Amino acid sequence: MEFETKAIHEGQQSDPQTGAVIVPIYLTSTYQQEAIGQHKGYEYSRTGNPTRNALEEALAAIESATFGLAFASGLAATTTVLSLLKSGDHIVAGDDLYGGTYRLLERVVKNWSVTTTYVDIDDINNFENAIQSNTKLIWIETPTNPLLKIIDIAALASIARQRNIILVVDNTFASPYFQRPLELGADIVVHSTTKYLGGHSDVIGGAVVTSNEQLYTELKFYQNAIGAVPSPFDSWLVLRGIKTLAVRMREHEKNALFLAKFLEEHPQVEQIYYPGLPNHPQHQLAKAQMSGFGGMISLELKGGFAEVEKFASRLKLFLLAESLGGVESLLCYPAKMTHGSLPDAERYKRGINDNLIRLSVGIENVLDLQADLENALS
Ligand code: P1T
Repeated sequence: MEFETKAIHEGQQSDPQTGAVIVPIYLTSTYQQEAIGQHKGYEYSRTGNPTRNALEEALAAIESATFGLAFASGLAATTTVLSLLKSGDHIVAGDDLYGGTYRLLERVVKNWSVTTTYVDIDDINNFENAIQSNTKLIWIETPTNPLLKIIDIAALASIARQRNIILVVDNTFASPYFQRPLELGADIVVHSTTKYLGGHSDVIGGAVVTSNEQLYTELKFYQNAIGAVPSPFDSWLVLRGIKTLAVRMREHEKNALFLAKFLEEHPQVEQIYYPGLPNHPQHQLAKAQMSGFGGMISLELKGGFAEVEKFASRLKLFLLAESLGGVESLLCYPAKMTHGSLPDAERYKRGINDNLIRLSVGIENVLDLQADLENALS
């Protein structure tokens, strides 16, 4: 079955009782048992809920995974994956990643005596060199948030596999429509479903998928034991979003590529980051491991914070807001928003400068978006 078909049908059979074509929202916390220990597969909705189950099957199907798990947020999914680690374990992480993931690693997971080394992802050898005898997990995003760098998933998977280290890829920016890390050898894929999977900026959610049964069994245990699960209604919203993921992603990409080319030529723009542009340092790699470049663009404006402020205040269609992946275009200022939790020195070291802007390109008419940018830039 092809991607678009899976997204609409997998886990989403018509309701056997009524014929309803859409999976119902099972707003129930618990399930009547026929006798002690005898039930229809559901006992309590933290453990399992039919609407969430449908979402979990769909998530697995579109990521080419055997197993899917849904969570209350991307960070809930991340926390549950990191619960696989024990005191004394070590993580190697790419140094360009969502600020909230960094905050979780440094201010929560560190308290469990699990430490993280961050490596410059421009050279894959840095990952290998940072591995210690207690390294249990490698964590990457690709494309990264916010600088849209690309990491060779297959090469990293081979490094991890040789040493029995779990490779986790946060696939939020690409979405499974453009990139499926499990097919390239990753062990676990994580998503903030708040973004492209939900697609309409109306729900917070997360996902974890894997094809490794042992990892799944552990993660399923932690999903229930920790309890950071999505409500049936939130599960339903993400499931609805997934149905149109393919068509939305094609439009996001088409608009982003057009605007990236426009911005690249603009005299007010100092630097542009978009993996779909031939001069992006990892353009060839992006082309090889992704089937499209996505809808996120980052850019540095000529000038500093004052110019950024002026630019942001003049935009009418690009809304100044955290998050990404919705149908509407958003502008984020990483230094003060998504990556505000990074100490300044860490932020500068990672190249998140005071003139950096991140755009989540929506699916409005691209000429309106271009006019909005042109007006604010001039
Ligand atoms: O916000 P939440 O659903 O908990 O997801 C966290 C998360 C995880 N991974 C990546 C790559 C992310 O970008 C995020 C959340 N990011 C934003 C809110 C943002 O604007 O970048």
